[in-house]
Formats: sequence, C-alpha cells, structure tokens
Amino acid sequence: MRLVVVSNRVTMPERGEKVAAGGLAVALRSALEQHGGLWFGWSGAVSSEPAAQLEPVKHGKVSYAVTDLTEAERQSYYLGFANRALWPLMHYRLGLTEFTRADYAGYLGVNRRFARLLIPLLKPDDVIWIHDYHLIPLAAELRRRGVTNRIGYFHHIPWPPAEVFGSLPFSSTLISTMTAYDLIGLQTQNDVANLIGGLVALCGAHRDGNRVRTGQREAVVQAFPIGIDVEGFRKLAQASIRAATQPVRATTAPLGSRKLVIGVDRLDYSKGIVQRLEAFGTFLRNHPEYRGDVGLLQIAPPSRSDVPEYAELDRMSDEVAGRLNAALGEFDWTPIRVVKKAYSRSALAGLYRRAQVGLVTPMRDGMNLVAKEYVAAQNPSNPGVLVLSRFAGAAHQLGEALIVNPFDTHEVAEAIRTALAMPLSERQRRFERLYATISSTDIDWWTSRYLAALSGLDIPSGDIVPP
Ligand code: GDG
Repeated sequence: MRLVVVSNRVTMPERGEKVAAGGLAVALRSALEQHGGLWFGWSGAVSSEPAAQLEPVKHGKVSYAVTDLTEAERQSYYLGFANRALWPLMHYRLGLTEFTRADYAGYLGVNRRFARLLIPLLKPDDVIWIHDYHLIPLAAELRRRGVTNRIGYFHHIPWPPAEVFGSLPFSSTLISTMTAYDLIGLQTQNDVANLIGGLVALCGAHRDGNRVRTGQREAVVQAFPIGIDVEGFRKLAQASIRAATQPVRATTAPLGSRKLVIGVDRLDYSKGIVQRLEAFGTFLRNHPEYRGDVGLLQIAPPSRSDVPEYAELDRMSDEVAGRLNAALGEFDWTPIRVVKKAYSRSALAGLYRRAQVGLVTPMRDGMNLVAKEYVAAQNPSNPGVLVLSRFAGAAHQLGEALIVNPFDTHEVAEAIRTALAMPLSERQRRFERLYATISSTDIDWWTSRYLAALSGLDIPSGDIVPP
C-alpha cells in the first residue's frame, strides 16, 4: 500500500523549508517518513498561472507534488473561506465568522483544481489520507471523477454542534460531501457526536452506530486523538537542558531561582492568549507573595497575519502585557514576557522542562499538542504541573492535569497558584499518569491506528480512546 497524504500546505525539505510551527505539519512529516509515499498540496507560493500538471520530486522516502495558488485563490480559499469562515465557526466563534459567496466559490474551485491535479498521480492501490478543513469537499471531487481508492479524512480542529455549524450558508451541501470519505477521523468523542449529529440534522443522513450513510455512500466516523513523538521529545528536552541552549540559558539567567510559567501557541484567538495574560495578572494581584518570584513566558509565533482578526489579537496581546507589566512589575522584575517569534523545537523542549507550570488554556482546541509536549519534556524526579483548558481535546485524555475553564479568569489564576504550591509527591503522581497516557497514544499509535482502520484491516467499532 502506498500512502498519499493531502494537506493544504506542504513543506518541502529540499527547499530548505523549516517545518511550519503548526501541529499538522509536524505530525504529517513523521507519518510520511515512516510509511513512505506521496505528499500533495499547496507550495505556499502564489503565481499567476500555476502549472496544469505536476511532476513529483522525491526526497528520501517521500515524494512531493505541490502547486502554487493564484492570488485570487489564496484570498478566497485560504484567507477567506478556510480561515475567516470555517476556522472561527469550527471553534464555536460565530461572532468572528465572515462568510461570502465569492470566498466559498474560491474554496470549491481550489478543491476541484486539487482533484484534477492529483488524479494523474494516483495508483490503483493508493490509500489517500486528506487532512483538515481546507479540503472537506476534496473526496467528493475525486469520486465525481471516478476515483474508487480508499479515502480517509482527518479533521484536526473541533467540530461544533449542528446548531452552530448549520448557521454557515451552504452548510448542508458542504457537510453532505463528507460521506465521500470511507473513514472520517476526529480528535474526540464530542467531535464525533457533533459531526454525526450534523450529518443527520442537516442532510438527513442515516446513522447506524458510528456509520453514516447518505445515498449510496457510507462513512465510518471515529475518534483518533492525535499524539506526539513522546520519546523523541523527552530526549530533546534532556539534551537541551544539558547543553543549556541559548534561549534556555537566557531565560534561566535573568530568572535566577525564579519560577517560570510557560505558554506556547501560534498567535491565534482560539488559544486564549489574552485571557491567559489577564489570568496571570489576577494571580499576581490575588497572591502578592509571588510577586518578584515568578514570571510568565509566552512564546507566540505570528500566524495568518493577513487576516484582520489576527492583527487585532497581535495588538491586544501587546496592550494587555504592557498594561500588566506597568501595573505589577518592579525595576528588577518583569512579570510577563511575550515573545512573538518561533524558536527551535529543541529550545522549546528545554524551556518546557525548565518551567514549573505549563499553561495551556485555549478557548477551544482540537487536541493541543503543546499540552502533550509539556508533559513529555518534564524531569520525572521534579516534574512541573500542566494547567489545561477543559475545551482542549487533550483534556479528554489528560484528566490528571489541573483542568480549568479558560473563560473564568479567577479559576485559572487559582490553578496557577495551586500548581506552584503543589507538593512533589502529588506532582509526580499526576505526571506519571499523564506520561503513561501520552506514551500509550503517541504519534505512531495515532498513524498506525488510523491507517489500519482506513486500509480496512481493522475498522474499529467502539471507542478507541485509551483506558
Ligand atoms: C492544529 C489544531 C491539533 C508552537 N510554537 C513554536 C512551535 N510550535 C509548535 C508546538 C506544537 C505546534 O506548533 C502547535 O500545535 P497545536 O496542537 O498546539 O496547535 P495548532 O497549530 O492549532 O494545530 C490542534 C493539531 O492541529 C494537531 O492535530 O492539536 O488542536 O488546532 O507542536 O510545539 N514549534 C517551534 N517553534 C515555535 O516557536 N519549533
């Protein structure tokens, strides 16, 4: 079996491109390196006349076939429908959802063009694995053109209830294209229930357990919580501390013996960064004994800066951090540092290990890999504490974290204090359970379970969330 992965954005190593900060790119690169195959998608570049045919380029075990987008396609498909309509909608943010018919037409157009470009590259036994909300109608476009291969879809972000999804114009048409897939993977049981509910409510699908049928087509809908390379990340963290790489050293030096609370997120409104800064301010106000003794480091590499809502978040986060630092800081202590750039994975791993608290408080998140990376990086003999939003998919697995409601600033502030004051024995007990969970459901577990199910070896019938 050859694996064909399709995702919006493809990062090509021979172009010297770094894997983007997004979790999807990190996960897919390791899946393809293990299985070999073809990775198809957008190059990230814009050109006025993208090639009508693609010639794959081989690099190690993976072939790459990438197309440019036109500027009009980038605006309508990527910035418009995918990132201003579907992204906020899927994250339950109706107030931020911007729909235009022109954007929707551009989205469908790119999915059609992807289908036309991909078909000549397919072999009869290929198993096709399509990723994420940019490409929901792609399987339907492939089927329309006669493709009969196994086609799977994995949705990396949340799927909202039918009442929310149904507010999108053309929601019934869009959701009905999903039964063109053989297997639809989502992050949690909650997402599975919402998608199945949407298929039934919005396009009259018939449901039998986790199988959903419209017309002649039937899809299996199942939760496959994504994992990380736990062992690799643990080693990276150990090595990074030993080598005291530059960011880790620089963070440690001004802190001295001060405690470190860390947040790492793409600069995205779904991640709750502004609310987190406010919660840290509330913590310092409510517990003045910690002032001067602890600092919050928020690493927030910018993303989607062309989308207005992201530019606004950029401004807001600076404003809130500045206001809190001015109100609460001292001449020799700055409580909050927000760094808007990307660091190496090795530096991140070292910083996680150095931090007594990992603050992962998205307002809504498909899974959230940072939560798992933070746990993987800890020193078992003196582990830090994970504070985790109940609205991250990861909370369905990581119940031993301190689970919080990110909308409740006071609750998050109290969790920070609980984490900082937690005795070693309790930290170790929680850490051991968290580590066991992320190890037993790591990235290899995720890809092999998904691909086994898709290739028909083992279509799971029950809930595969681990015990
Ligand atoms: C989507 C879903 C789901 C962050 N800053 C830097 C950096 N990162 C890395 C993290 C982590 C990844 O980016 C972010 O992954 P998340 O899972 O937290 O979030 P999304 O990007 O929104 O990913 C999400 C995921 O897909 C996978 O299915 O979990 O719910 O939204 O790996 O470490 N990496 C580097 N420098 C940085 O500064 N090198």
